[in-house]
Amino acid sequence: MAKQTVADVLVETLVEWGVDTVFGLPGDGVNGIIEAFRTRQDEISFIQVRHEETAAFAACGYAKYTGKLGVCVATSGPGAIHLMNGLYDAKLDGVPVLAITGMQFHDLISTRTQQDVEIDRTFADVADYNARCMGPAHMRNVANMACRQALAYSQVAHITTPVDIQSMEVDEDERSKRNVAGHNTSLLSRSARLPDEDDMKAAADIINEAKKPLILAGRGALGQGDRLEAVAEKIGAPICKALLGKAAVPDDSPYTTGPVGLLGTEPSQDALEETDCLIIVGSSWPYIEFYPQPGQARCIQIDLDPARIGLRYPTDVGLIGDSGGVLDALLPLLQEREPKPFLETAQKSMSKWWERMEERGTRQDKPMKPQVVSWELGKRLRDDAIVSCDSGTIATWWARQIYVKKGQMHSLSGNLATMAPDLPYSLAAQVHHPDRQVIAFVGDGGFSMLMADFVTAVKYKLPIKVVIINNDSLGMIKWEQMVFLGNPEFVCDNAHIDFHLVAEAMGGKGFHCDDPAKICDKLDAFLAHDGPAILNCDVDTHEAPMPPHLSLEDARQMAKAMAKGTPERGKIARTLGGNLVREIV
Ligand SMILES: Cc1ncc(C[n+]2csc(CCOP(=O)(O)OP(=O)(O)O)c2C)c(N)n1
Ligand SMILES: [Mg+2]
Repeated sequence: MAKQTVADVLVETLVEWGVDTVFGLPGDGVNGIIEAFRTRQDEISFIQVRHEETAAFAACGYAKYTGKLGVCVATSGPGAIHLMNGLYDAKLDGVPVLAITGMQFHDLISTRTQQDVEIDRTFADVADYNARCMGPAHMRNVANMACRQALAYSQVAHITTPVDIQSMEVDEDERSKRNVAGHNTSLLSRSARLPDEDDMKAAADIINEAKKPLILAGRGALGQGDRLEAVAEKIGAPICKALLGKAAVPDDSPYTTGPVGLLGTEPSQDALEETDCLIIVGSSWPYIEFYPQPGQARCIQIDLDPARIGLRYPTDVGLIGDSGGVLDALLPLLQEREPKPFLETAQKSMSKWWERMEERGTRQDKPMKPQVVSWELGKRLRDDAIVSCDSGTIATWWARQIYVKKGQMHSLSGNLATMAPDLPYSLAAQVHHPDRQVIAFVGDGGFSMLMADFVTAVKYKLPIKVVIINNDSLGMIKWEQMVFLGNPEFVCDNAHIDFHLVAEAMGGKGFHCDDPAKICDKLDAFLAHDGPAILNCDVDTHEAPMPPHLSLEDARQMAKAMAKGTPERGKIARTLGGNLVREIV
């Protein structure tokens, strides 16, 4: 029987750690590893993508949507370098991803040979565990370490192996004397992790004394909706949500005020400005300027990671542990509050907010408004939908108008806020959940970056649905240039792409809509299609994502940008002015 190679040991270790899918693209720097995947294709699927950045984003999305280890594979030099952005996405959002790369022949490294990039040095910052496999007996140890560390700490791990070493046969005799065979194990152990009892009591006292408690739910609160609502009900607290916590409670929950921040709702912003007790559950939402003013509120923060306590807001008590267990333990210590004026005020303004969202979402103007697409899409999504969004104004339409239903999953690149992950996330979601509805909601700029990988959905028969909000613009940046700096927009207009034709060229189904009167029928046909499809929606390029509260400074900068010669300023002014008049009058 053929002896095992180093690459066999690597792939065998992945299987032991429960990895069933990897995303990657072969190359001569990983051919030995690819052979080990070929011989184990019954145990582990290799999804071949068209760009390694897709592989890394897909690994990140896989980890986000499954809780399992996401794995990506790339060749030496350029292939590995292409992984970088997706790996930082995983690092910054704290999800477990393992990158597997190759290097040149071990005796040519650092000799200016072709593709001579020492990838372990390149990845020194992004990978928390980062190993260069030095020989056959080394692989079992490092592969085990990489999987364990990535999963245990939700980190990025990386193993690179010179190409000749990948195919070397493993011979037990090659072990060093101190490397005892069979000394390690593929076992991940978890702890229930509950905070100190005194801390729990101190936290409960602060909450019980508060008049206007507010819960901020992040990604660490996902799956804890019932517990969040139980706490919110007892103490009369609204629940606002960071983008990564969008699915923590459904939007029909009577407690939620929806998203926070620039893309958020007015009721969330009002609650943040008025609260006297902020309860942060599993969030390190980075926009400090939208938190209560330091000193305004006392703060309880629940997080798995002690290093995040007090990161964004001065925390009075940190409760370290799984959010579910901590909320369960906290609930009996909290006093029932009646009446609940802070919550009731938020509920009243929330029903007005939804009226405003419906008004924006049902306008019949042409060019079609982007909010019309997100509103009608949200209404039609199934309870099992997995929705991935992208960076841009697109995230505003998703955050506000796509109404989360119980059972759905939603994500995007939260802390890296990179463009382009939503197609790869969707591929990963559909690979793992073949029967769920999988939606990518993306702008023309973000989609065009990695659009070649729509063909990956066609190749693997993944019936993902891609909704493109096509405003022929890097819209978010155009508004930022004007509103933040008071400068005219520059280099933000995109050449038009008929993405529905791109879908057809790749063997998928293309749908197109530019008419609000037809969007409902188009969406119905698109969502009912049984294969991968793109719905290309041509929308008004001048529709701005309005902040929850428009400040005088925003208006002043906008006027300055217009005066300095923003292209199409007449149309922009009419669109903005029309929106303001409609909503104020
Ligand atoms: C990789 C990357 N490059 C650039 C940016 C800066 N950026 C953020 S949003 C955005 C525009 C996105 O355009 P599009 O996808 O068309 O969405 P829109 O804003 O038009 O809705 C840009 C360039 C980024 N976040 N990530
Ligand atoms: Mg755009």
